Amino acid sequence: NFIPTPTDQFTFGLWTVGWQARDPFGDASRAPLDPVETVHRLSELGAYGVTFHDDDLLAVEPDRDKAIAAFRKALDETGMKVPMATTNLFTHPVFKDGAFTSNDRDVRRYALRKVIRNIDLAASLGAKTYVCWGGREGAESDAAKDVKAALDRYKEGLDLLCSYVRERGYDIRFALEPKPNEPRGDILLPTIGHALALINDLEHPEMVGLNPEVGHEQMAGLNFVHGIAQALWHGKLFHIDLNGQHGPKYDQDLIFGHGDLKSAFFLVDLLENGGYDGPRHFDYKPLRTEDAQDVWDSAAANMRTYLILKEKSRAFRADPEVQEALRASRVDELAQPTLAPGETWADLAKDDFDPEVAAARGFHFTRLNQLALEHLLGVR
Ligand code: GLT
Ligand code: MN
Ligand code: MN
Ligand code: MN
Repeated sequence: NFIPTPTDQFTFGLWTVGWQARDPFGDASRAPLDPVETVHRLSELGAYGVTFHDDDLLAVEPDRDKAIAAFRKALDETGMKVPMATTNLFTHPVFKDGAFTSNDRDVRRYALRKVIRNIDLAASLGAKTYVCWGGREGAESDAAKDVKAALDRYKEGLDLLCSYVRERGYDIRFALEPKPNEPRGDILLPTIGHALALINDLEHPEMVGLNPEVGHEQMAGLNFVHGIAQALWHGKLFHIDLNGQHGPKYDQDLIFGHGDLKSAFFLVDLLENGGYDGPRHFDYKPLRTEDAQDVWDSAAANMRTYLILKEKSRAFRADPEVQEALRASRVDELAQPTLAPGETWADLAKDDFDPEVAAARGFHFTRLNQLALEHLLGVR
């Protein structure tokens, strides 16, 4: 039970298990991981694939061609897929003021070249999604960044990348990953909503969607499940970064479910029933306290937790008492259009409605919430 298989579509970034646990206060607590070992280990654990930044491939082999050849060989041997790739536009100090939106024009041009080079590799490995996390796009002082000009440059960069993909004929779409802050004091496109709004003003909005991360919205105190539901509603949930976070504080990147567990339950319920069929991608960091074996235990924990929550969601929905409680709370009534077919605003006046009577009706949400909690706690 709860044994992952490739059909579950679990994927991991090379940078997740490969994180050496350097933080702002301390040095690495683990040795670098060979991407080849990562591919084999994750495959043995039942994962479907891996994702990577251009630079992740060079973790132990500095020669790019050799590193790519070894990585390809590991993929061939295991059958592991690469559904998504991305660019490291944040580690090198050249990106200290951003990449697509650096005040330094030369840096912006270099950043786009760096992305284009890795898009070619991503396409050759069969990736369908290209993530853009603009972690360094931002500022610490409102005097330092002309935000409207920065958004012009963000749009220019994304439009250029879309035209590149179209000219090359690649089957790739872009997914923007919002984050409110860290490493910059304030990051541009801080939330799902900000990113959705920008997409509408791009030259090819259909080619650009989102890669929201659990912790990033929760750092801003936002409801991740609502954010994902809205992204789905707009047809923009191209990819997702699953992890855990305890409310507004630094980006914790905990194992999925090891932060806000109740939100994780409702998230899995939404993903499994809300029309998302893409990879379940984990973007977490094994704790700095963990050793080389613990890393693989933590990778397995992400998948196991997801599968447990998936089973909990199934049992919750199948429970006759839950179904009855949902009806009593009139959850289904919200799917009914407010006007009947053929009605107009003028028909609203014909209602025989007593607000006092309606106001007295309870919605019984407490019962629903408690039922969810009891399913989650395993007492039902
Ligand atoms: C970095 C970041 C993640 C992003 C990755 C994609 S890089 O680890 O913290 O949230 O998803 O660039
Ligand atoms: Mn992420
Ligand atoms: Mn994060
Ligand atoms: Mn992260």
